[in-house]
Parts: sequence; structure tokens; C-alpha cells
Amino acid sequence: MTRLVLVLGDQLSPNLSALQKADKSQDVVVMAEVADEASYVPHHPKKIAFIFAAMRKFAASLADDGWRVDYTKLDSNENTGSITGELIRRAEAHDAKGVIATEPGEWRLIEALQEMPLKLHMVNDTRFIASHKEFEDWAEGRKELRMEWFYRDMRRKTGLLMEGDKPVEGKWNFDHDNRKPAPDEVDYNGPMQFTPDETVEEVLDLVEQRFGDNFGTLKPFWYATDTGQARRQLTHWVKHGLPKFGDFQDAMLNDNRFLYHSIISFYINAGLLDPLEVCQQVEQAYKDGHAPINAVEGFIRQIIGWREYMRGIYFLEGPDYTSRNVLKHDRKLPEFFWGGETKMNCVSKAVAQTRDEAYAHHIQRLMVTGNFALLAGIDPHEVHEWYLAVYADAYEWVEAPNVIGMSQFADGGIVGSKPYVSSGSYIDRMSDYCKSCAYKVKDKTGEDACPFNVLYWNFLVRHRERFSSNGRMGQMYSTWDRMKDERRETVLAEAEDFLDRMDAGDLV
Ligand code: FAD
Ligand code: DLZ
Ligand code: SF4
Repeated sequence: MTRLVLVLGDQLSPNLSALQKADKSQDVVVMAEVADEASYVPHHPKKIAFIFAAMRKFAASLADDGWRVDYTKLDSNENTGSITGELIRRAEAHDAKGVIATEPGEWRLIEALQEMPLKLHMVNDTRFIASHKEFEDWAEGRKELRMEWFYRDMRRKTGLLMEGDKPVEGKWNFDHDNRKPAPDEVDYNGPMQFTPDETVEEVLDLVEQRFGDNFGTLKPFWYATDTGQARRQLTHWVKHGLPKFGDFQDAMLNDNRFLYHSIISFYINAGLLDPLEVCQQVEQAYKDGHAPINAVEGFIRQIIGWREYMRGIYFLEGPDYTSRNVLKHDRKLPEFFWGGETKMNCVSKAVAQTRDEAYAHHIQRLMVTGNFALLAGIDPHEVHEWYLAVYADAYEWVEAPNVIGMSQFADGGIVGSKPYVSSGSYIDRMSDYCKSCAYKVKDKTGEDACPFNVLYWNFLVRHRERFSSNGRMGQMYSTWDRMKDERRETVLAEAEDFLDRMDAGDLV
């Protein structure tokens, strides 16, 4: 009897668990471009184009491999507009009784599948290193779920950078050697750019027509859209970018959007690259003497540590995670997050590059846009929906713990032990943004003072009760308490004035 095998837009892996459970000779693969998935947030046009183009190519590769594939294009007259609608329609056509699906990466879709009037066999997503059960066992009984301890277990499990049961070169973490300020010159020219082929061009026309008004620039479109291309990008980066990845991981530059970053998160998250294989290739570069330990360990930690840990938290915490708001922040997201003008050069540059590429690197997301949203007290759900929409690598399982947890502290400290907030001096140290900004980073108060400087204190004062007993923040409260009353009043008044002007839509 025929069963349907669902393959979602971020499940484009030939070894997907649902495909492994299915029988090529009688089951039918269902793939669908649907309005519901393309519009539950206003996704960046590059993100939609990437997913549709990669889906079409993956469907073709499955068909070449002997699978029967029912593929629905967005503009098909019969398109019902939702994944469940498409499954029901295809089930009727094939008289299929059941659906095999690999667990989706968002609660929203898991729940929709569970409520559908078809028999569902949902299987684990085995493309991750830790299963839900392993993460739950690790979390069980711990007072704090710190990534570093989880990461060490993942090193032991995978054997990556291990000598027996000891980490290579005697240390688990080489972060101390990373985080250098922006270099004067970058000797890596960024990710490989792929010329759109016929399939991609067709998708670009469709996306332009249907989603051209969404925030984000569609063209030039340069992403890889199949595994072969994604592997070429990975190999290109391992050769030319990896050696300095660690050194300049946190640096930011006006005129360089990618620095030494790998630009593979879109590809791993959609299933075009396998995370373990990526790490093994990077480990090999270390074994060959091509890349130093601080770069290689730093990179592998991001994948088998942070990436896996974030997924663990999302599924452990449950569907209400994205509505958490322990700091009770309720300000609206300012227009300049959607491309409106701002005098803050760092924010303006991070948003402009997000608009153009559907990409910003970790420190831009955390210490520029995320830091600003947290300091300004923006509603974390709005912040979450913004990140989910504008980045091509964003699916809730990875985006929400990064935004709600790490960046906005809205989960009360599950992901991070203290909020990631800083004044302008951090941005000045790690970038060249402040040099060409209308504000002066060295000014702590006054008309030209960097807004991050006053907002920083404003944030600490507003949340004193929660954070003053946090050992890692006590020193900042002592500094505040030592300031003259008059200065403290000026700082707080200027912060309030800035926020009022921002809320009123003035140019800030
Ligand atoms: P590199 O800097 O080269 O890092 C290598 C890889 O490590 C990445 O490709 C990614 O797979 C993994 N990685 C690194 N940091 C993280 C992390 N914190 N969580 C999970 N994986 C990580 N990453 C996403 O994949 N999707 C998101 O929606 C997302 N949203 C974020 C939101 C905020 C507020 C912050 C602070 C970070 C977010 N990240 C997200 C993590 C990180 O910013 C991106 O993974 C990274 O910028 C992708 O670019 P890259 O491939 O060049 O990564
Ligand atoms: C993000 C996305 C978009 C834009 N469009 C589709 C689509 O049309 N069809 C599809 O199968 N998947 C799409 N996706 C990815 C899904 O939203 C993703 O699988 C879920 O959010 C779970 O991670
Ligand atoms: Fe950003 Fe302040 Fe520096 Fe301007 S001065 S770029 S607002 S940190």
C-alpha cells in the first residue's frame, strides 16, 4: 500500500530518516512550495528563493534516483497553500493511508501535522549529533545548562579533536586565542558565488512576482542551491578562510561583510551539508597542518556545541519558548530594522547587509542588532519574528534559542548566565564602524554621545533587582554607584529622550 513521504524545504538530505523508512518501489515523496510556509513571517526574498530552488533541484535528484515525487510549485492551480493541505490532496490521489515525516524543526508545523486527519509516522531527525533523549538525559538534574559541558560530551561522542579521552593539545576550548579586533586587511575574498542556472532563474521570477515587496534584496542571487555547490563553498572556505577564522571571529568591518566566516549555515540547516562531515573536513585541515587549533576548535565548537545545544534547548523548553519575556520588554521594533534610516552606523551597516544578503555574522546579530534591541527594551517576540524573517539560515529550532535566549535574555537565563549587553566601546574595539558614525563613541553624554553608552546604563538601572546580584555584573553596578548623582541623572534623562524620539519615528 502506498504511503506518502514528506520532505520539507529544510530536509533536503538524501539520508533523511523519512526516506530511509520508506520504500522506493511503492511510496510517493511529497514536496510542496506553499503560501503558509512562505508567509508565516515575511521571509527575506533570498531565503524563499534559496529554499524553493534547492527544493526543486533536490526533487529532481530524488526522481533521478528512482523515487516517485509529487512536487507542487507555488503557482500551481491545484496548490492548497499548506503542507497539510498538500498531503491530504496527495493522499486522496494515491489512496494513501499514511504519511512518514521526519520531525519538523518548528513546533508550529509539528502540531499541524499531528492534527491532520491522516495516519502519521513521525520519525526523529537523525541529521543531528545529539538526539532529544540524549539532550534530555544531559539536562536532567542540572542546575545550569551550560553549553561548554554539553560540548565536551559531543567531543567525546564524535571523537572530534580527541586523543583517546583527552582533548588534543590539552585544552577543550581555545577561545582565549580568538576574538582579535578587526584586521587592517582581509586576505580572503568571501564565499563562492554561483551564477543562477535555469531552475534558479525560474524561481527568481516567481519570488520577485510574489514576494518582491518583502524586506530584502533578491538580486544578485549567488547562493549555492545543491549539495555539489555547497560542498565547493565549504572546500573553498576550508582552504582560504578557515586558518584565520578563529582570530577574527568577532571582528566587524564597514567594507567587508563576510570576513573569515564560513557562510554555510544556510546550507547545513537546509540539509545540503551534513554537520558531522563538515566538522570532519575541518578537523582534517588541522591534521594536515593547514589550519591552527584555535580556528579548528572554535569552528567545531560552533557546530557540535552551539548548534546542537540550541536545538536541544528549543525542544526541551517546548512550544511556549518564543513567547517568553522575563524582562517584560514591550517597545515596538523601530522602523530602521526594516531599512529605515538611522544615524547609528553599526546598526545601519548590519541591517543593510541583512537586507542585501539575508546574512549577518554572529557578532553583528548578537552585539549590534541584538544588543541594541535588548538595551532599548524591544518586545522579544517582535525581535524573534524579525530574525526568523530576515536570515536565510533561520528556522525556529535554531533562531529562537539564539534570539529569545542568548540575545534577549527573555528566557531568564537558560541559555546565557548574563545578558549580552555592552556600551559602544565593545563595538568600537571590534570594528571600524565608530570611525564613520555620526555619533561619538567616546562621548558618554551629550548631543553626539553614542546611544549605546546611555542605553547601557539605562538597561542596568531598569533591571537592577534582577542583575545586581549576578557575580559577573556586580562590578558594573559599583561603577554606576560611584558616579556623581548629577551625571547619573543626565545619563538616564538622555536615554529616555533617545527612546522617546525613536518611538516617535524621529531620525536617531
Ligand atoms: P560561522 O561563523 O562560520 O560558524 C560556523 C557554523 O557554526 C555556522 O554555519 C552555524 O552552523 C554554526 N553556529 C555558529 N554559531 C551558532 C549558534 N549560536 N547557534 C547555532 N549554530 C551556530 N544561526 C542559524 O543557523 N540560524 C539562525 O536563525 C540564527 N540566528 C541567530 C540569531 C542571533 C541573535 C544570534 C546571536 C545568532 C544566530 N545564529 C543563527 C548563529 C550564528 O549567527 C549563525 O549560525 C552564523 O552567523 C552563520 O554564519 P556562518 O555560516 O558564516 O557561521
Ligand atoms: C522556510 C520555508 C519556506 C519559505 N517555504 C517552504 C515551502 O514552501 N515548503 C516547505 O516544505 N518548506 C518551506 N520552508 C521550510 C519550512 O518552513 C520548515 O520546514 C519548517 O519551518 C520547519 O523547520
Ligand atoms: Fe554604533 Fe555608537 Fe559606534 Fe555609532 S558610535 S557605530 S552608534 S557603537
